[in-house]
Amino acid sequence: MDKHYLNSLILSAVTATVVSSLVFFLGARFGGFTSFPPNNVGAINEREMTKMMTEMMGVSSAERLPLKTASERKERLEFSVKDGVKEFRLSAEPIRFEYAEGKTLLAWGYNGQIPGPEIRVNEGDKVRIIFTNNLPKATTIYWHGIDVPFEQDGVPGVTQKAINPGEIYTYEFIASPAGTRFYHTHGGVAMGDEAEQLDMGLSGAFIIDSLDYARSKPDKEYTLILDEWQTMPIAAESRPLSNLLKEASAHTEDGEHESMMNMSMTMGGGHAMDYNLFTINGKSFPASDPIEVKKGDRVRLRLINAGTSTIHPMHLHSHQFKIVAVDGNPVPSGTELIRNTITLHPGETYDIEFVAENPGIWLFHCHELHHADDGMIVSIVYEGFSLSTITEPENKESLPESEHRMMMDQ
Ligand SMILES: [Cu+2]
Repeated sequence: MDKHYLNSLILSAVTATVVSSLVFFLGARFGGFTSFPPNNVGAINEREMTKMMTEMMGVSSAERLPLKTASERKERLEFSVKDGVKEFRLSAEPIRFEYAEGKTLLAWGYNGQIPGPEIRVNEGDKVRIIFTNNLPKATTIYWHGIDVPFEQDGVPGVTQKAINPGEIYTYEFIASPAGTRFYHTHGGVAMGDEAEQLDMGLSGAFIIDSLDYARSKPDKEYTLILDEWQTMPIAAESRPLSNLLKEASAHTEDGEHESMMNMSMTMGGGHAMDYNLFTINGKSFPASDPIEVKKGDRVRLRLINAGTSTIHPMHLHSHQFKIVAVDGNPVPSGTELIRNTITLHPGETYDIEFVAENPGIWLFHCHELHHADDGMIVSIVYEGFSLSTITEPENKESLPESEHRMMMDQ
């Protein structure tokens, strides 16, 4: 039994005890799609809960939020060119999104998705981003790793006034330097809510291609955004606390995740840093999108740790990779380290490349294994392979009698 999970389960059960009547109310009120920052759990009643939903999500009940599934997610943001400037439109809004089949989170997403769509331009491009704040709180956008004029740096109270709900703000800069960059909220007040806003999901990749990128382009390229979440189990329907606790103990005994996790919702934030769900591009394994390769491909993975607090040692099975860029900046050819694990601190990006020369199905996962157990895994699937091709263990009864006896004697 995963100790970390058990701990969070016990925490959940204790929390459930504290808010027993609340859970009952919430079940009736929100029909299971509800959540709140756990720090405040002990202190709130139904009216405060509704107030908090309204403050954080802009609606009194989660069902009023659009449900966004992964299939609706657009990988890249389209642009139009006006007077030689690449013009993008971004917005931020509260959503429910599906991180695994039938499992949803309450979050804030850029253009209604987690992570936000990738912005992709060439080095030296003039870029304009017209941003609309559809959140119930003020916010700004920061261009992480891009060297912009200070007025475009997106720090509320320092380089600009925060963008209030309903307001539009235009950022404009020249895309430089080339590399794997990203964009994320810098909060909406001068100090104090950047982590909370980032925990709600406000980040996306910003890739700047160098002018000679076409020459060095790998055969396959994937951007993987690592993120962390805190989920809270809440009654799925109007049901008394005793049932909830019964499900919790059933979980403890047989290790069955589903009953509790199906009810889990988060309102991001919480800011307690007790993360219990880890996603890659907004998905939790086995729902995460596989990396598809074919033998001989040179594959680049652009890794971005968009979380606020957690370190991820990402490990690749049965392949060695080169670290070709650090924080987006290229590592000079011939000096790249060759590794099979790379650790990303919050805010770091690494580009790694491997040659697909070992056909099969492999994992690329966080080696803080609680994070892997809680979703931070993607599979790497070679052309011609699928889960139906894997080998099944033999039943020991099928061994010849003599070998079977030898095994028993040992
Ligand atoms: Cu991790």
